[in-house]
Amino acid sequence: MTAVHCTTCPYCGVGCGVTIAQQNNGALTIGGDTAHPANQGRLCVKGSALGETLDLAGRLLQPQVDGQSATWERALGQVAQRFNHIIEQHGPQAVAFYASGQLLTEDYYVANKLMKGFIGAANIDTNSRLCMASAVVGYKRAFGGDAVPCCYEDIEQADLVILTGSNTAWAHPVVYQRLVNARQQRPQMRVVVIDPRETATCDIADVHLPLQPGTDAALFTGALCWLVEQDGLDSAFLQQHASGTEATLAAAAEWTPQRVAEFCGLPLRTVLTFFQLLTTSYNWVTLYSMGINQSASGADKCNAIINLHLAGGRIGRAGSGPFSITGQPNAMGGREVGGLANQLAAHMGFSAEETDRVQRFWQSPRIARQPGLNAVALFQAIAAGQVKAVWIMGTNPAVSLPDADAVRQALKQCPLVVVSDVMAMTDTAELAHIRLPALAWGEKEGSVTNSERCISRQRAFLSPPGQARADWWILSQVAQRMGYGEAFGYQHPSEIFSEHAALSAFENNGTRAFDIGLLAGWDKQQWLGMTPVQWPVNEQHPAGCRRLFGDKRFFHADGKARLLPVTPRLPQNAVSQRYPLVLNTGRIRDQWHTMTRTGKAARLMRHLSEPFCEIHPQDAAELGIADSSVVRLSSPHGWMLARAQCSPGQRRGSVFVPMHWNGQFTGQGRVDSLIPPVVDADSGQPESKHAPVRVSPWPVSWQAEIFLRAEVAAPKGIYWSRVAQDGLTHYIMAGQQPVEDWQAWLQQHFTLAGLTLQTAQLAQRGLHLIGWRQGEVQLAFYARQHAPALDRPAILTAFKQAPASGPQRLALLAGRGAADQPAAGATVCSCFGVGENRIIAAIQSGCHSAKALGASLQCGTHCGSCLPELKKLIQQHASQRVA
Ligand SMILES: Nc1nc2c(c(=O)[nH]1)N[C@H]1C(S)=C(S)[C@@H](COP(=O)(O)OP(=O)(O)OC[C@H]3O[C@@H](n4cnc5c(=O)[nH]c(N)nc54)[C@H](O)[C@@H]3O)O[C@H]1N2
Ligand SMILES: Nc1nc2c(c(=O)[nH]1)N[C@H]1C(S)=C(S)[C@@H](COP(=O)(O)OP(=O)(O)OC[C@H]3O[C@@H](n4cnc5c(=O)[nH]c(N)nc54)[C@H](O)[C@@H]3O)O[C@H]1N2
Ligand code: SF4
Ligand SMILES: [Mo]
Repeated sequence: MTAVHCTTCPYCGVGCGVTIAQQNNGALTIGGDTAHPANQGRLCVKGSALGETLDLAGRLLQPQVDGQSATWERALGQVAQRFNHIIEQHGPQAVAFYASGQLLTEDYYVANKLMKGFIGAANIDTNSRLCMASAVVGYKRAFGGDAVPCCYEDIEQADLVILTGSNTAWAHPVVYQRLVNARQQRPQMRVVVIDPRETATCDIADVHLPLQPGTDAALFTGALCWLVEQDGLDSAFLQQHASGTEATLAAAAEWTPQRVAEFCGLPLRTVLTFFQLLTTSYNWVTLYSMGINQSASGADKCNAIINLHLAGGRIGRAGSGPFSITGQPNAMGGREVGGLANQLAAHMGFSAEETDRVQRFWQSPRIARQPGLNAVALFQAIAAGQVKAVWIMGTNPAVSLPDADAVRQALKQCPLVVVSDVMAMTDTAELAHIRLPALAWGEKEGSVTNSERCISRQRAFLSPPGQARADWWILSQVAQRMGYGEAFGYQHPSEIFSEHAALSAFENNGTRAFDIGLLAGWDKQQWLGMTPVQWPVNEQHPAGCRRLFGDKRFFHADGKARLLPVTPRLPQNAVSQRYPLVLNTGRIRDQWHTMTRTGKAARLMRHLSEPFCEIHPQDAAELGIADSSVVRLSSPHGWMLARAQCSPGQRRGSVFVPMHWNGQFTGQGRVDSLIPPVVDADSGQPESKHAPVRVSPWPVSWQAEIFLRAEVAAPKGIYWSRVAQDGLTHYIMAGQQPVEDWQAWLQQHFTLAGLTLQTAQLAQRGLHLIGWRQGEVQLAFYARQHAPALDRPAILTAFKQAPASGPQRLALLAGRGAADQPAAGATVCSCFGVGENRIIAAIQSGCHSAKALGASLQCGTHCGSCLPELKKLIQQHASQRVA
């Protein structure tokens, strides 16, 4: 018997439907849900590897109070008592919640209701502040409501797809795959990618605009100016359905293509090619993400994009619209419940009318009447001692907030830090007084909303481990113990959903975009059986609504959309002589944020296994930095170490560092410790893509790798990176201090007790060492002056099956596979574990298309995430045939 569960992927905002087939023996098979509108059966590499992240290693399974295990009764009582105490002493503004777009809507709703309606302050903010805040401001200013007009089909139906500030191929892979397929079927479609660096997404670009970082507002304002010049305005639409046109066009008038080219650091002809595509294409979709939002002028950039769509009438019809793609699985759900400190609830703000309405609905003793502190200000208020208690749920701010060292310091001195997390040890949980074990994906029940407003269910298919509980339950229990029992007596998440749906419709009368009133009457069974539906779901749209604004009615009081004059500004964090390079940060294909889940899956770590700093080869040469060497990056706020990756696709003057690595996976590699806490004045979103830094070589006297069966912490004072391996500890290391005696060093940091040693002494103090016990390899260590070139898969195999023959043992000692097996090289296709060297060999022996490679090696045939890299390898190696 096989039971099949339909749920939603817990990673990105694409919100793919996932099926879990569960055999009687418990074995799980993960697949894409063919019935889900977001992915229609597809999954990317992270979604496909979900099954490998479900083990309980590292999970927090028991509440802890002041470092001691505690019962739930005690932990909940302590949270309530300590919060109440601080509120009594210092008032409600002295406490705060910091939540996450990875909470489910039901969790989020309860957190928001407790803080804003019952504690009576609006100090609840979320990691969406770092992610979506600018997009929300952009939509609200333009449409009078936080309403994403588009759906994924629009991308497929567009004639021109503009991807700006989005590495779609890596961050939203299934949307990217849909685009790739659509383009194959409609070859006339054009794709423009706007990104300072050449990314995997550029693979599909007809035009790539590697603009100077932070200059998108000028580009889009220039495009508006071009539209005016070319008679491309939709005058009828502007006259009847929009306001602000005149002032906006006046502000755009000076942005000629020449001026744009200069400001954006682009060749004029590239700018013109883009602009001409606007006038020759009937439908456009602009998909934008963190390269737009994470900026001190992010909200204005969003409006510059929306202005262009309104002016050209490219909105409210199939194939057209400004589409902000969300990052987290429930970033949109957080926006719906009001999880940002400057929203009250259900798309309502803090006017007297709205606060009164929400208070009546909640029947609450009090209500927050003013916006609360946004994320960056909140942690600064903690540092200043104004906020004395914070409850952090589903996010890891000691890693992900700007000025992360200061955040860590603020938490260290905060009188009360409560953390709800699924993992026992994160950089943030380390600093908590009270730790509450939350249910993880697969164990918890609730709903999420994706980028195209589609609400779907996350369903449980695993039993709750240990003492872990659902976030909504934890919050409700604390609320009850704080004295708010009646309003938080929920027995099941369906009751919360139904209340949330009722609030969305409460005295709405068409004034608020978010309205799912028709779902308010749902009972538990209906909620359990929910199929994906796109909001609004009301009398007008009983089956949901794919696309908004088809009727050209917007949510401002006059029913019109608003164009907003934009003055393009350069980033606030400017480079200087001391900090001459721009640090750009973002995502890699196979990791999710602070790696608490993806960092567990060995195959997801083979693609890129160390924190790296991508740098243009000429910049590297000028700074004396060799490819693959360790570099030190520093800013006035902090410093980090990473591996240099020279790449001609990187813009000169900029470097790129992934946001993922943190104290659990590397020694000194939290990139956010370098980012200044500078935010957009309108949205409060930090400028995470533009920090002035200095990069310099970090000279090392040795580099090493160790694989061992025991779980041992890495030595301090060196560069190290932990690589996930099934059942093994694996560190890549480098150090500045020469080591005279490797065996003594190993004994001190990793212990060699009880091992039979096989060693090879190498030149310049290098050493290879294999530690054996009872015929099994226990430890393999390789140290050299330069990074040892190892065949890692072969070494890992030796731990599973000890090499039996003399030559095999020698090969292991040398860090190589058996003589007849070529080294695999870095993994390119994570789904089938296909390494670069095998791919290059196949290309050289005649596989000159991704299809041919797939047929020969299977690479790229499952999730397709590696196709851009395969094509790049083909380009590089197709001409170098081996005889
Ligand atoms: N694999 C993976 N996927 C993810 C996530 C993950 O952690 N891992 N996280 C999810 C989340 S929460 C989010 S928010 C999304 C983010 O998804 P994306 O926004 O696509 O991802 P990023 O890599 O943060 O940034 C996108 C691009 O912005 C570019 N950029 C930097 N400065 C500028 C600029 O001035 N102008 C322009 N036009 N571009 C610029 C960067 O070079 C980068 O390539 O991804 C989601 N998906
Ligand atoms: N420099 C730089 N910094 C950035 C960004 C960037 O591009 N550059 N991007 C920003 C963006 S867009 C985002 S979204 C943030 C993301 O940053 P974070 O939100 O800090 O990252 P995560 O690792 O996703 O943290 C989620 C935490 O919740 C836990 N968790 C998982 N499931 C559950 C659950 O069901 N319940 C509870 N209670 N906990 C759970 C996980 O173990 C993990 O510790 O980072 C931001 N920071
Ligand atoms: S694209 Fe990948 S990570 Fe995003 S929801 Fe789909 S399967 Fe999950
Ligand atoms: Mo995000």
